[in-house]
Amino acid sequence: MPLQLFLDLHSQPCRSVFLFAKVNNIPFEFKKVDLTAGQQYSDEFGKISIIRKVPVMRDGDFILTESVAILMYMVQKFGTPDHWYPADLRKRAQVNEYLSWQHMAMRLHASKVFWFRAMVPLITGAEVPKEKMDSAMEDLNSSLKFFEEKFLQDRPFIIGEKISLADLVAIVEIVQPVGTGLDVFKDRPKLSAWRERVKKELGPAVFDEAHEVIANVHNLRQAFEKNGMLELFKTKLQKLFN
Ligand SMILES: N[C@@H](CCC(=O)N[C@@H](CS)C(=O)NCC(=O)O)C(=O)O
Repeated sequence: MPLQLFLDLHSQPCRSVFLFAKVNNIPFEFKKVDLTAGQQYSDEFGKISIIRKVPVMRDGDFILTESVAILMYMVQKFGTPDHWYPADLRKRAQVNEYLSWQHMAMRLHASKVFWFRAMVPLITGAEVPKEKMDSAMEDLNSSLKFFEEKFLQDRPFIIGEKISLADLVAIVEIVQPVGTGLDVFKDRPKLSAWRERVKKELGPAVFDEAHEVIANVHNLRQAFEKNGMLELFKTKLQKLFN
């Protein structure tokens, strides 16, 4: 039985897992968990993960949550090319360094800007106050600056000449606010050139396939309305940002 990956491609960590499996020709069954329909709260999904977040991987009787753990599992199980998670002590440590940093920096800040620019207005019908938006943008810009100056420097990829899990996890997060009309690559030639290299390594067709739903984020309100999810999302917003 192939791996089962429980995914919704609106989610950045789901896209990293999806792209990694695709680019490494790892056979998997795509089990869609539609977050816009609240399928993560279903009884069926609850049996897969009580955390009720995607991605989740099932390999036979083994279930694994957390994108980074899933990526590392696939690296080991399928013996993917070394550059993804190098055996070299220092290069592996650099991948780990980025993966450890990004949760509370790039992921947090890019997601917040995405929610402020797209999800909050879609769900509440009101714009986020300028002060809050400016502060979120400041955090994102600072993470992008650290990314360029500390993690990328003048290298083609984070660990040097080759793409690794660090670039993969970075790109899916950095692209998230782009669907809201915010071109984070504008006036950032180093970041733009890196994005093109990452896209080329992953394959432009599969990269675009993975990011299609996020490019059409304006369609989400209709989906929430259709699925009766607006109230639930309002509660979620209050918990997230109040
Ligand atoms: N640290 C987790 C994050 C997983 C996560 O936050 N997933 C979100 C989508 S990006 C989710 O499933 N949210 C559903 C919910 O909170 O109800 C990972 O890297 O896998």
